[in-house]
Amino acid sequence: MANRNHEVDALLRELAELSVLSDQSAQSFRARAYERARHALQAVHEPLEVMTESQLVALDGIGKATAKKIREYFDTGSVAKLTALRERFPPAVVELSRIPGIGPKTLARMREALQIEDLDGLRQAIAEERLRGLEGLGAKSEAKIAKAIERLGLKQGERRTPIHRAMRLAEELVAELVELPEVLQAVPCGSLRRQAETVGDLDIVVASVHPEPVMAWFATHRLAAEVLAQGATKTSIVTRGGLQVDLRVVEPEQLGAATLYFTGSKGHNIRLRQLAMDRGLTLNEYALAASESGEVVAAQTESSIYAALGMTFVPPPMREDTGEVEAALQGSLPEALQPTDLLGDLHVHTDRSGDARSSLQEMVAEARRRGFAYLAITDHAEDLPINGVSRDELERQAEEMAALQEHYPDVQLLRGCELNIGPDGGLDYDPEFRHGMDWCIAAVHSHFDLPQAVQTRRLLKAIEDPSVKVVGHLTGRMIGRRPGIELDLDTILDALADTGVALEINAALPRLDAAAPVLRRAVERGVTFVVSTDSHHVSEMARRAPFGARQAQRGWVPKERVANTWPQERFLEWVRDMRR
Ligand code: DGT
Ligand code: CA
Ligand code: CA
Repeated sequence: MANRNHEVDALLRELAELSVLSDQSAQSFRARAYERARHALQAVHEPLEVMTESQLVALDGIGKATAKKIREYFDTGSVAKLTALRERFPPAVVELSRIPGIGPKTLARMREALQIEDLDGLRQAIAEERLRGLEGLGAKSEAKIAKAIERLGLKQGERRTPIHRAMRLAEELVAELVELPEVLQAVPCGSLRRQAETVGDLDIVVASVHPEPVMAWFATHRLAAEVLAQGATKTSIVTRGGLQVDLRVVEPEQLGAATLYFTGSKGHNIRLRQLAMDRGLTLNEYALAASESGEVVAAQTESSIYAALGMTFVPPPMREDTGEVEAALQGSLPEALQPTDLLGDLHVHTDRSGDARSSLQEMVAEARRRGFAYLAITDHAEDLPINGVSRDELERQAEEMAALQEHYPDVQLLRGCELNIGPDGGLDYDPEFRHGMDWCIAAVHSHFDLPQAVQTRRLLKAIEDPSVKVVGHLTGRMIGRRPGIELDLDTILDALADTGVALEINAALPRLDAAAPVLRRAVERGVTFVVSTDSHHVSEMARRAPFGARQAQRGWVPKERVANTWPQERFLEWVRDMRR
């Protein structure tokens, strides 16, 4: 059995988030204690369930209060403190707190003085210009919040969940499902499998010949706040966070037809059904079959269904009815990038960066374990507050890297860093020092609200700096939390194509930056890409690689155009010659 440590992680995360709200401070010492505990527990692999309170306290980073809550959770199934916090801060309020510009103090004032309890209330207050009357706020901050709501695409009633949150839940459910003896396979489908940025609900398809126990298990799942419907082969629940999960059980021989149908998109399905009809066939969630006789043509795998329709396989991230059906009929889809095509990672942090947790040696060892031919070490450069690394530290790191290189001759190590693009396009360190590095990423980490023309000039200036080899997470967005900077994309993409500077496909799920439509435009303009994980811990290198590959697929980026699929010699030559 998988252990339940991830439940504790979720518990502590929620306690931390709600403590910030109740203490009305982003620096809440309680929240920091919970976060410290989360970090500490990441290194613990034995089941916490069987540990006593004193054994828990003995772990580095776990205080007595936290240890008590962990025990309380396993002993009683809930934590009184958390239950109380949840009552004070219902999900609609927590959602407000995630809007940029609404800190915990502002949130408290909004609730107290203006009785704002949800997005609709906030919208109304903004429309009536009442927010600006609050202490600490003015017309400017009111406008900023209004813009953030608009740019995040938030809509009351249609609460979409950012992909990174939904993915955690999907992974957890699938891991538990496959442990059930009745379950042969469990596949997360829907928008999650297409790797959309946000999901409306989760659609999980299970292959089994015994649906009843699976349905019963799901309807009583600990994460179910409410059971919407329980049928013979379909059960829907809503989690406390407000995410609906539809679980469907199908016969193993129908799995391909079912996953194809429930992966969608709806537009893609409609096109496939039309193609089937043109051939005297019917396509539904059970099978592709002859219309007259009902004889099954294909059902068990998606590939067999695509083949029977005269198409090449369409990777799920491309199934959005944006030209993929025509291309698959002609056999002209770009060659899909697979995670195993990646021969190196070009954006990873070590514990020298204040926000990262693994050592240089651990990262290099992981690169070798994965069979990488190259690895760029890219800690935050010095201008980043708190997390940045000084020039002296980077010089020390270079020495350590030289020593490590001898022990890991197969993985070519590249000395790099993640430069911060200043408000006017300036970069960290001095030009010579930057130039001495093998692999400089330039990325935006601040000043997200400047006007488009200023942002565009800012990026152009960074791209023109001869030390820069790649632009990291182009817009700096955090899905569902922070809109990215506004750019004149055509100008930026042309500059990338002209200089040869690469565009990063950042595989971190909260980022997935650049976005798919931007990637498609960049492909047309001849830009070169790299897929990078932006790992801050060894475990993220393997976990995020598939997300990066899928983001490349979603942006129709051909494998050949991704530089870190190239063999070592070709790759290193490209890096060396880029700016000459
Ligand atoms: P979401 O949940 O809003 O993020 O987006 P999806 O794509 O996951 O949509 P959802 O959950 O409503 O349905 C899952 C899949 O089921 C969808 O992608 C395609 C299929 N589907 C749902 N309704 C229809 C329909 O009316 N016609 C067809 N052809 N397919 C449908
Ligand atoms: Ca869905
Ligand atoms: Ca659904």
